[in-house]
Amino acid sequence: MKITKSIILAVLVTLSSNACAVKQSEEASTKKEVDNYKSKHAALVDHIYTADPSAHVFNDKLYIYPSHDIDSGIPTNDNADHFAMRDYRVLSMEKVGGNVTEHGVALSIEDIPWAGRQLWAPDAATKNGKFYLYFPAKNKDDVFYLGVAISDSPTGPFKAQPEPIKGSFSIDPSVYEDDDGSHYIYFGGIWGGQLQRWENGKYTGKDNYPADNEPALRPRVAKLSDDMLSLDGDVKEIEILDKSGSPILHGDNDRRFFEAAWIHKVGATYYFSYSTGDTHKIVYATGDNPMGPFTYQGVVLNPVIGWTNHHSITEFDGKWYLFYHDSTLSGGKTHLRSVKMAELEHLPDGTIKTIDAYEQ
Ligand code: FUB
Repeated sequence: MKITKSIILAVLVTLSSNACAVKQSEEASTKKEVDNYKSKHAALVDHIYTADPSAHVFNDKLYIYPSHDIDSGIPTNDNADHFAMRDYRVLSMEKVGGNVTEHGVALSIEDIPWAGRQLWAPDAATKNGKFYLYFPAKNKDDVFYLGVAISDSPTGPFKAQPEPIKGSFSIDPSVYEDDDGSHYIYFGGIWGGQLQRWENGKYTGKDNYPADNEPALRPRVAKLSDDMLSLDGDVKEIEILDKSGSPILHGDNDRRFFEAAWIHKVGATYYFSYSTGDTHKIVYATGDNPMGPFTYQGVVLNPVIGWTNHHSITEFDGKWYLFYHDSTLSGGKTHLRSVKMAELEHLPDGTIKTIDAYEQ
């Protein structure tokens, strides 16, 4: 009995010291990575952690709708449970380089009747003097849907609709107003974003990915109804093609869609940009219709410190800007990110000049 107890004790001590060693070496390598790369851009705010910045100009002022990162203590896993955000805060600035105002809680999970957990990347839009905040959250059965909340002010507080948007699913809504005043909502994200669990508009509860040599899962788009609260017509799958006109394949991790869909338009060209997830890049594809198809072009933003990469692109005062996040401020903690901005250049041939966030 005595021997058994001391063997168990020895095994436990060895196991826990190994686990500790792994953790310490992971932390040391993250620290080294952060120290080795000097950020070119400062965090827009540093009193809270913010991520997934969706930027818009409303009434000549720049508004940023980010996720509000917190340290919930939930361990990191592939399901992304460690992103356990509970409210939204809006940022605004009058001019680039000027003061950034954080406007307090715009919407809290307690005030979203259908939501269970995880307020992920939001976006906003305006119509007829009202402002709409679109957001993903897991419902009480742990399935991601998109919600919408309304305010008279771009900074909230927003009042959530009692139910998710009918026909919506998955994560990362972004809303684009086209020149004719129509609004389109883009969404979807694989892995923790659950897109792979939806088939023909139904939640299967099972991860179902294509084979590596089959077309990748596609981001989704729908037109918003006149009331901005519901979808007008069917949800469509967005085709992303390579230059020979073939669909990007599931095994093409450097180019396939993962999450963070965004659209902007220059002249007659629609630029559809997104994150490649496990290859950590923001890439883009172009087309001549807001619903696609889009042809893959290249990289907007190289990988940043932290696992996720998520952005938006907006024109303000005659210049284009990329809004993105990284984890330098938290010393590399993936779930504690800070939003930043950088000028973005469209080159004369229509391509985007790749941005790298660090000096090396
Ligand atoms: O912030 C939570 C999730 O991480 C977002 O919804 C994804 O796009 C990724 O940035």
